[in-house]
Amino acid sequence: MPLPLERSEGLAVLLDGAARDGRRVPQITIDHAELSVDEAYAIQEASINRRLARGERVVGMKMGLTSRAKMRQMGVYTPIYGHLTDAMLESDGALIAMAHFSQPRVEPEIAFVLGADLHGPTSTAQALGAVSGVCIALEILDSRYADFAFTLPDVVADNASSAKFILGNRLVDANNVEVGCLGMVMTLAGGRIEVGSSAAICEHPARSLTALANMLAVRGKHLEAGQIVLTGGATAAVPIRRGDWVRLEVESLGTVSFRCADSDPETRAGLR
Ligand code: OOG
Ligand code: MG
Repeated sequence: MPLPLERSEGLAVLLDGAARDGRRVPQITIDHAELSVDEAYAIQEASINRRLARGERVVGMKMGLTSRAKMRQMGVYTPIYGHLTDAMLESDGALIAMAHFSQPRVEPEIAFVLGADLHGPTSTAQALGAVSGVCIALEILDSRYADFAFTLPDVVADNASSAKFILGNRLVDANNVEVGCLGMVMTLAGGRIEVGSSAAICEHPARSLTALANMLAVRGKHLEAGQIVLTGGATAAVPIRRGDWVRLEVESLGTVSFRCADSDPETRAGLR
């Protein structure tokens, strides 16, 4: 039975509040075992509407669970999408406060910037035609469910675990690089390293973009010129903590990095 509208609004309030406060909540499918993926996307949209009401702006979309490495790590084998807002965007080299996260992880991604609207159903060639450039990105995830333990509807409702993303500064013409076959190396403090290839992302990141346009079309939605699309982590995500640094280098696309603040200035100042 579909969830009554008030109930999906209530779950959106719960997940949005947890994301704001860096809190964890029980998986929503524990109490709502019947929750469908469609209803989960309705909850996601209601939670994004709450962000918009606070003045945030949608700047793009993300795909998730598009590589074998990510699917295996999360135990969920269906690609999903989520929304990206301006408040989630950080610039290359940023020092990022950790206070609002509860269990952050980072993963290496390839991003597209769209130069034209993209409506599904679409082919991969058409999707690539709407791309104005490709750049690299790091995504910080922070599931609102303890230990990132979730089912497909749980993670969809939770806006695909999104927290922050950091874009590289170089936007490259997609015709000038082999987007589907780029080596990717993510290095973290303490000698931790993840090595992958853009080929791990749906066999080609443009196929992830295509899948996104087609999933949106099913819901009567489309991508718009100027939007950023994260195509999904190419490797497993890695936990990060205060004081860490993270750097991603991708063949032909350059580097992007950020640092995790080792203390929270607001807390030090007694403001929280
Ligand atoms: C879900 C989000 C997945 C990706 O790139 O695969 C995602 C999660 O892993 O918590 O963003
Ligand atoms: Mg991701």
